[in-house]
This record gives sequence, structure tokens and C-alpha cells, in this order.
Amino acid sequence: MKTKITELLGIKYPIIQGGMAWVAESTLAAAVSNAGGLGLIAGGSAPIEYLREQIRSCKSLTDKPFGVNIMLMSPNAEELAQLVIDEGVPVVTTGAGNPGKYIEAWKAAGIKIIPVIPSVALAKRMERAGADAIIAEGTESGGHIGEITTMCLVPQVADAVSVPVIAAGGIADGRGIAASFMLGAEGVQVGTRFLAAEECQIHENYKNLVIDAKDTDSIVTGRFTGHPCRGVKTKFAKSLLSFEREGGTPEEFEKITLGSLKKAAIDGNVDEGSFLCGAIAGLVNKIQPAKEIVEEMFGEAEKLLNK
Ligand code: TUI
Repeated sequence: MKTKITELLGIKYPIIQGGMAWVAESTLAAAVSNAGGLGLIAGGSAPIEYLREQIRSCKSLTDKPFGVNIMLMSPNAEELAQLVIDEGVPVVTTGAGNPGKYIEAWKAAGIKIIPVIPSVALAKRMERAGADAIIAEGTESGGHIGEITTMCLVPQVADAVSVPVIAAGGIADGRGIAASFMLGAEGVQVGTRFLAAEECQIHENYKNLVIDAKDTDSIVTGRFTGHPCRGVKTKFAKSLLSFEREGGTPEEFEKITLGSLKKAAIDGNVDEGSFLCGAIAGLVNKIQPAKEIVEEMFGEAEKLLNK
């Protein structure tokens, strides 16, 4: 399936794995890249030396292109922006901010730059700043989200920019891919379905929560902090919502949730972890190798698009 995204990135299928903090490490990234998509390593909150190892490990596991996601709110964003240059990473996606100040150096290093954005205004700003493509991320996504749905955001972003658009949020099967193309996207970013990839190293409690989730089992917490976050509706997540309703402060909220992504992904701590996932978790029902996920999704999409 050839699109501007497969051409831009030199990959077989126009699919990017989400840059999920504490989840997206080299084993998963390499498996997705080996399957013909673009795997990502998340550069969220980990120490820089760990990320250097992850990048090198990914290179040892695949000779295909892969990328690093830089969460711009994280304290190590500046260092990581340099690390991707030093380590010759071919693609960078960014989230949770404006990567403008890094773009010149990344361009000079030949890195393809793909910011994740939740609105048309930000998409236009990123295109002007030199982005090679844009990921339009709807509110159905897991993690830190904007307000606009994928269905509304993708066609508006596709109309507003001339670089290729990648749809994200609520895509977990071939129907989601076909629908994204109908909305004007030339690729998709998928996170939640890859949580259930065999090669995904998260704790089995996390995988089970995702596999068992039904349609109404994701909720958004932390709206009042300015950083709303979608994840599995566990007792802990519900307690965060009550905390917010009962007048807790954003500062106290940050304290309670500090380290909760790690507690979920690494420790499988159901009482204190934030198990981020998208609203499409209800569609994810089994653990499969990444290659099977990618091939199944595109097999379905091609059938639908050829109808
Ligand atoms: O970044 C994400 N998803 C994430 S990041 C994350 S870790 C986290 N840590 C602490 C608090 C919250 C989350 C978990 N999930 N997605 C991409 C994304 N980017 N969503 C929204 C944005 C965004 C927001 C504002 C992009 C640009 C932006 O620009 C603001 C400006 O004015 O420049």
C-alpha cells in the first residue's frame, strides 16, 4: 500500500506505532518496523543513557527505519533532541508542545519531523515551522489528549496543510485505516492495539486490563490540570475523578499521579498506576505478534478500500 507516508519514511505499510511513554521500547519498536510499519521508542521520562541504549538496541534488532517520540513537556526533551541527532535516528515525532526550536538542527541532520497535534491551528504552525508530515490526534487517543474527535480533526487538518496527514485516535483495525483514508489521511498512528502485541514488554496486568476493556472502560482524568489524560477506568482512575470533583488542587493531583505511568507499565500496580489506553480498547481482544497485527489491519483495509 503506497502513500506519501510510505514514500517519505521508506516503509511498507503507512502505520506508525504510538510513542507511548514507559511502553514503547526497542523490542516493540523493532517488531513494528520489521513488520513494515514505523516503530517508535518513547523518549518520555527515562534517563538519557537508557534512551541511548534503547536506540542502539533497536538498531541491532532491525535494519528498517524507526523513530523516537519526544514528549516536549518532559525534563529531558532538550538532551533527547540532541541524542537523536548524535545517534542518527531517521524519524522524530513530537508531542505535548511545539518542537519549533529544534527543527533547524533536525533538518540539518536529515531527520524526518512529524509533530503530533490536536488542532488545526497547531497543524498549520508546525507546517510553517518545517514539519515533513503531521499526526492529527483525536481525543479518542490514549494519554495526553486534545478535545476534537478524530472524525472531525483529520479532514480539517487535511484541508489546512499540504504536507501528508497521519490519523491517530480510535484506530485499531482495518475499518479504522480505511475510514482514516476517506477522511484525507495518508497513514495512521496506532497505540492501543500494540499494547496487546506479543513483543510489547508491559506488565501482564496492563495487557489484561486492555484486553478485558469494553467500549465504556476508558476515562479522561486531569482535565482541571490542563493535561487531560485517557486511560483504563480502574478504581484508581475513578478516585482521581472524585478527587477532582471534590475540590482537590492540581498540585496535589500531580503529586498523586507522579510516577503512575511507570507503576502501570513496569510494576502492573493496579492500585496506583495509570494504565493509559485509547477509547478503542474495547476492540482489542487478543495478544498477537506485531507482524500479525499490521498484516491483519492492512488486509482488512485493502479489502474495504477495493470494494
Ligand atoms: O503527548 C501525547 N500523549 C501523551 S504524553 C504522555 S506523558 C504525560 N505526562 C504528564 C502529563 C500528561 C502526559 C502521555 N500521553 N500526545 C500528543 C499530543 N500533543 N497531544 C496533545 C498534544 C499537544 C498539545 C499542545 C501538541 C502541541 C501542543 O502545543 C501547545 C503549544 O501552544 O505549543
